[in-house]
Amino acid sequence: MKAIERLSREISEAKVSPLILIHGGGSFGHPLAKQYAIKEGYKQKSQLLGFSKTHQAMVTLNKLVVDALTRQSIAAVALQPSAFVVTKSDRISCIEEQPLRKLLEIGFVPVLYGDAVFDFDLGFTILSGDQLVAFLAMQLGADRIILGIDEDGLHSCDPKSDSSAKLVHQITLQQLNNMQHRIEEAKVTDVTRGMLGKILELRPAIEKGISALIVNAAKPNNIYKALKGEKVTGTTIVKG
Ligand code: IP8
Repeated sequence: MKAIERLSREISEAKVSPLILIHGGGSFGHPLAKQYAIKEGYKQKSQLLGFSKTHQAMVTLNKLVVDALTRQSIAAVALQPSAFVVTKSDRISCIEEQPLRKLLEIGFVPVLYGDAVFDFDLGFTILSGDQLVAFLAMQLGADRIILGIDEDGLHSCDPKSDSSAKLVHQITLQQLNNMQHRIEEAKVTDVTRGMLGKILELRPAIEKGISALIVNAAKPNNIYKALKGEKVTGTTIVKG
């Protein structure tokens, strides 16, 4: 809660508009998604309750986030991804963008999240916040993507298990291709593959010329600086 409160303050002070906020599942969504194999799709009736629980955990987390944002005087409005996106074999296939576009036009800050969603082939699945970020950035013509994680950025190897890991300050898509095999899949429970998942999802948006900056959101002021366009420790991924 302390981190959510601080990040809300930083976002409020940066005064960026228009802005879409998207958060992931963390310890709320991922353990339940894994327990009930929601990403693998509908196979047995016992998963139905798991889908409900996973979605509900995300609603709970989203409420904590949106409440914190409104406490900081941000006109934040939650949008439930499973109510306006349907995937096909895990990928966004059908999306009703009008509520989102309208919110932005009026000046609200939409707050979305990775969610348990319905899928044309699988019945249901998990849609990561990362896929939403890249998809919406392309659809809505975003200038840039900022990703807040719990590391300083992309490293030469997994910083959580290798102390010789070096931070990569800037990297092109071409250079990323060469090091992709070294990018860590998450060790913690993350059904959408941690850092590797993020990089794979961001790629098409970066190819379209939208730059992506990865910063450590666990460290105070990084998100503020990133939003303001100030110099900040992190990894910038550019088309090249
Ligand atoms: O953390 C996944 O979102 P992510 C959300 O952005 C759930 O991959 C429900 C596990």
